[in-house]
Amino acid sequence: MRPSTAIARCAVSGLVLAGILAWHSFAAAQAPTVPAPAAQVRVRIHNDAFHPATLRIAPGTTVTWVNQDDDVHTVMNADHGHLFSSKPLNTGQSFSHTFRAAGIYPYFCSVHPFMTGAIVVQSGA
Ligand SMILES: [Cu+2]
Repeated sequence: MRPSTAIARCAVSGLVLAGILAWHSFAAAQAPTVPAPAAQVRVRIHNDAFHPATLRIAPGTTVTWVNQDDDVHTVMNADHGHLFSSKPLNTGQSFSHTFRAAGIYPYFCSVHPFMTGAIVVQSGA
């Protein structure tokens, strides 16, 4: 390799590096200083079933179950030491829980144990 070629290559990679550094500082300057509000997702309770039965969310998302049946229903976590558990929900009543840790959270209705659902909490969901 001739010395002039080596110098040229060095100059090109230097330019690329400068470009990457400039882009990073630009991206950092554009990043919002206030975190976006946490997402909220709704699960309908209808016809003795949870809709959707399986819900994928990102950590920090609040899930609100809304009873749209004439029957009384509950929302009870099946494990994790019953991490969340609603009181009996009459028609139109709702229950919310914010999921912070990744994991799979199966739940059921304690009045009708055949009613089951799961919240899947994973980054990027
Ligand atoms: Cu029920």
